[in-house]
Amino acid sequence: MRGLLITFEGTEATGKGVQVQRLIPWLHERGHTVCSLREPGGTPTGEELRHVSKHQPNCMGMDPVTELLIMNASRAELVRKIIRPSLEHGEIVLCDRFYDSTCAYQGYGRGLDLSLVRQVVDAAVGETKPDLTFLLRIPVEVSEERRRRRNAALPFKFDRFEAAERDFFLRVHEGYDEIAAREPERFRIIDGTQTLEEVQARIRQHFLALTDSDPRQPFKETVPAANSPREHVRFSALPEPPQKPQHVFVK
Ligand code: ATM
Repeated sequence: MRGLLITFEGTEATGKGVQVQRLIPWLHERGHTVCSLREPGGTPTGEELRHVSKHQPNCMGMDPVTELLIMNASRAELVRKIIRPSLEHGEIVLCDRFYDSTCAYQGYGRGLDLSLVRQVVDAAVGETKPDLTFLLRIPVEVSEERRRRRNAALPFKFDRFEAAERDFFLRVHEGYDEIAAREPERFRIIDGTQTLEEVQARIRQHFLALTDSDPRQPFKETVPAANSPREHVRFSALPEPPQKPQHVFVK
C-alpha cells in the first residue's frame, strides 16, 4: 500500500523543522514508519547541492535559473532515491520543503517565469506529488525578528538566501498565499504565530482528518515495517554542519 507524502512549507523561521520533529514520535506511536527529509538535500548529492546553493560565499551571484536547476537536481535525486521507494513501502514521508518552495522562491521571489518553473519541477518530480501540504504562515516582520534572534544565538554561517533584500521575502510570502489558494484541497494553512503546541495540535488534527477520510484506509491498522530499508533516513533532525555538510546516514 502506498504511503503518504506530507510536505511543510513557509518562509524562513516559521518553525517547520520543529513541527516535523514533534510529529515523528507521535506518528511512531500510532504505528507508522516515518521517513523525514529536507530540501534541498536529503541525499549525498542533494546535500552537496544544498551547500552550493546556500553556504558557498563564492556562489553569491548565482543566476536564478541556475538556482532553479540546482533545487530541482537535488529534488530529482531525492524523489527517485528516497521518496518513491519509501512511499512504496507504505511509509509516511515528511518533507521540510518541496516543490512549492521552488514556485515561491524561484518563481515569485526571484521572478522567474512560472511556466518555466513548473516545467523544471515536472521533470524533477513526475507523478510524485504531496498528499497534504502544511503552509506555516507568519508575517514577514515576525520572520525577520525570529531570524535576528536565531542568528544572534548561533555562530555566523554564510547563507546566500538570508542575504536577500526584504522585498524578496515579501514576494515569497505573497507567492505562498497564491500557491495555496490555487490548491485548497491539498493545502492546510496554519497560523505560525501560535505556540508550538497549538501548531502541532492543528497538524495532528489535519493528519487524522486526512487518514480517516482516505478511502484506501491503509493507515489505521498499519504495522510498522520493522525491516524497512528506509528507516535509517533521518536528515531534517540534524543541525547544519559547521563547514561543508557531512553526509549523515544514521544506520
Ligand atoms: P532552509 O532549509 O533553512 O529552509 O533553507 C533552504 C533555503 O532554500 C530556503 N531559504 N531561505 N530563506 C528556501 C530555499 N529553497 C528555494 O529557494 N527553492 C527550493 O526549491 C527549496 C526546496 C528551497
